[in-house]
Amino acid sequence: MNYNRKEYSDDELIALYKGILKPRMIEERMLVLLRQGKVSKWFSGIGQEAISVGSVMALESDEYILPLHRNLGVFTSREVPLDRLFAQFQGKKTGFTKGRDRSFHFGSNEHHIVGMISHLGPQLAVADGIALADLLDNKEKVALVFSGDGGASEGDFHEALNVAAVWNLPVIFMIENNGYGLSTPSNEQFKFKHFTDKGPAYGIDALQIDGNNIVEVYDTVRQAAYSMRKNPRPMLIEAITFRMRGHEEASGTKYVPQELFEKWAKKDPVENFEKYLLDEVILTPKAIEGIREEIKAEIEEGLQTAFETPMPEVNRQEELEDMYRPFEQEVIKPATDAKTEKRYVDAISDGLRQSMERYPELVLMGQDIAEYGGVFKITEGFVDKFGKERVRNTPLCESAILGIGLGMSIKGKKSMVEMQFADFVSCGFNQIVNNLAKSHYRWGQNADVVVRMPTGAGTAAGPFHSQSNEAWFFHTPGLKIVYPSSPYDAKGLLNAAIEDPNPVMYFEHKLLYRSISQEIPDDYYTIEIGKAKLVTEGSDISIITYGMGVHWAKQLQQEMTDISFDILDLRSLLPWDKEAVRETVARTGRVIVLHEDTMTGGIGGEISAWIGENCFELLDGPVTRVASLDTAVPFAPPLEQEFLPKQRLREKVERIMAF
Ligand SMILES: Cc1ncc(C[n+]2csc(CCOP(=O)(O)OP(=O)(O)O)c2C)c(N)n1
Repeated sequence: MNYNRKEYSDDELIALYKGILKPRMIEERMLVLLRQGKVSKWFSGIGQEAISVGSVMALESDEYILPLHRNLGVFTSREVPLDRLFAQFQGKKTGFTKGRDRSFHFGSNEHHIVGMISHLGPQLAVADGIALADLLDNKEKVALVFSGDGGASEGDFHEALNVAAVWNLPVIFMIENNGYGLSTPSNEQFKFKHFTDKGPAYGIDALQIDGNNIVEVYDTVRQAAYSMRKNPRPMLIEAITFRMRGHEEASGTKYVPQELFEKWAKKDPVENFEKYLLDEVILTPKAIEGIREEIKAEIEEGLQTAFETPMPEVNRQEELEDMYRPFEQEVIKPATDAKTEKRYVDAISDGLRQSMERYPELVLMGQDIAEYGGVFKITEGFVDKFGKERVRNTPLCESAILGIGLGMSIKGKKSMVEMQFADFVSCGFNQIVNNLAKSHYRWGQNADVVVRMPTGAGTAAGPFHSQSNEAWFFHTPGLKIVYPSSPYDAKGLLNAAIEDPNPVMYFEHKLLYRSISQEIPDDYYTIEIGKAKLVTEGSDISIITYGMGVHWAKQLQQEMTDISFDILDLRSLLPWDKEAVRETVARTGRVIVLHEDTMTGGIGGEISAWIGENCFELLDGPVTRVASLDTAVPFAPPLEQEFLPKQRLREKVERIMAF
């Protein structure tokens, strides 16, 4: 192997050697432990260490690096203490996830590392977010994120590269091309020849390097990072390498031709570099022995501490609480009595504008939200007031933008991501339910992101511009969900959602935008998340609802004046106000849970079940759900009216009143 040491000193080369030797020695030890049944699962990086180690050592220590499952060398080179690392592998509480996630699925802000979620590709956009935050703060930093050749087939790869290119984000996309994705060889994974062909297609400079040559990796990343700090832009580096063991240790290597192992064994990144240092007399055999002894002692000590640490004791309360970043909401009252009549849409805009003034770290992202003002004109005029850096038009990349929200949060920023229509959130679903929602529970990193969701039917917009999809998220611990039904709540809940450091899904009904208005405070204020509002107090029947359901219930109340309605607007769906639900059930004993979402698996099912379990003695009749038909949302107005639950509400009320 040809090592071009350029101007690098002996000490730098020795540091690289120590760096690359450590993960190799840990891996060799892990293989023994695996055979002894002391470690359960292991993704080996043997043969690929030069990429992890060379990359980390080329960066500044406070520059973020985002590794995947084969990058042990990232953790060791960032000097993560081995006892904690091994404790992490064993599910011990002294690891980085309190035993909640395995292997390399963790981050450590102390070490400027963000670990992966299993889905691989989502990691790439998080790097974009970190780089964007640094860019906005003029920090002159780069972020480096890894992808395998297999993971690069995911749509997330395309989105992350595209956004990084359009926004000139200083991200190094390091593609470890080892020829296989699990058992699938490259020719069954993609058709192009080299990843370097992909860079220019996105407008990104791309380089190919020998991933087994640590000096080449180190030198290339150093130069790239140096140039990118001064002239921010992304870069793609394709590191050609080979995986010397199976995908993970239990899965074997039968599908890999033997001659490939023989060919790549000659290119071993550790042995070749060691030989070079010996040949050049930069190190002596004795010195190498000394280095090995030192690393061995460190490994054994770390292992001993980790093995001696007991498995975590279970504390149910702690498990539940850690799903969220602790946050004591302080409800803020408006500073004066000044009020103005505002439509629902203006109330949202007002809240967003005041939150932008209050939080300089808040960044808005969404399609067409800049000069155009968003398709519903909620951010009209925002660019003039706050500038394009904070009011960002995004490419059509929902997944990447949500991942960027998490990356920004890691850097202490807040973001609001506008879905053009709630329906399109399906393209970013994975980032929300697996990355944003679980991040705090897994490694203590909150995702300070609000996702605005223009939702709902009644506008004859068909199956893909009308859905109520709050239930998709209701089932995901780690998220909060709010859903205002009035201008007053729309502003107060949006401000509260932005204040909250957790990921909040904010549903806003499109049909309400311009159809209702109300006098609301001019000043900034918030509403308590998790608190329902009693719309009218009554004694005959409770209607527990939210969003458009509140208006349907109020209308029916006006029509059925002989019945005393108790209408409860939940306002927050996650968490929802169990106390208020119990109180309404106690007042009437007859309950309808009403929502615009379809019946099966809707939120009404959960609330009904809870009432059945916890308020049985208060009931005079069956808890009844009224919801949309279990179909897609149809386009033609007569079909849509039949789909929606409004016209079935009266009949249900009459039925329940008969009990
Ligand atoms: C979305 C998703 N699909 C499938 C998997 C299962 N899986 C884990 S790693 C892997 C192969 C990844 O190959 P590559 O990106 O080339 O990385 P390598 O393992 O070769 O380092 C697969 C299919 C997954 N983790 N996530």
